[in-house]
Amino acid sequence: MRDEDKRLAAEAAVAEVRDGMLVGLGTGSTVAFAIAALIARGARIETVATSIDSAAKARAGGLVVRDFADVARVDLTIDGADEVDARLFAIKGAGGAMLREKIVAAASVRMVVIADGSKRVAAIGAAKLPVEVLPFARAFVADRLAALGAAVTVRDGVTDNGNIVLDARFGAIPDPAALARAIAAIPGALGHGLFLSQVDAAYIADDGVVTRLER
Ligand code: ABF
Repeated sequence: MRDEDKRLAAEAAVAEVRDGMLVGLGTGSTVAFAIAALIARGARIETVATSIDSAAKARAGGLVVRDFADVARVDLTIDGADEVDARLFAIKGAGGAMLREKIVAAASVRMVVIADGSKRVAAIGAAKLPVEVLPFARAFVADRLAALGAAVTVRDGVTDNGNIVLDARFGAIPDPAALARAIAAIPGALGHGLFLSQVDAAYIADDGVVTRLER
């Protein structure tokens, strides 16, 4: 049922796409359904992708994927999340793409999250908070995250940008804005998965029922 919910949420967001748009493609299994829906519709759009994986999925289906380095403005971005709450605060990055995702989201006129019901929470904070870190700064940033109260683990592998990901488990995040500021202030922390202002709307599908949250 979860995949069916992912597909329903994805198709609800894809319904917002108009021919001629430049569409931002997020990353993850829910977004894979949105890419499939765009391909199936034969949408006359161009896209930018937030990961090598999403770019490959889109191109495989014949979608035009532009180099985001040439782009300053995106019409609509569709992306997944690990947690999303009624404030439209989200934790993202389980897929390790949150640095590019946040840049593309910030460049987007409208950014929509798609998720199955398991991602909806009363308040974000239980999920691990991924932080993209310059490898040179691994131990230093891990130490600073621990000082902020996190249990920190180093994720295997590197991101599309060649950096590493530290997963910071805070257990609860009573003041997400303050935490976002504190992490952004750590030299070597290049990005994190707290999305507090970027999400304009969310389509959440639960047992076949799609709910739309609007900022
Ligand atoms: C990406 O997709 C990440 O930001 C987020 O963590 C992940 C969610 O993946 P899935 O849709 O597979 O649950 O956007």
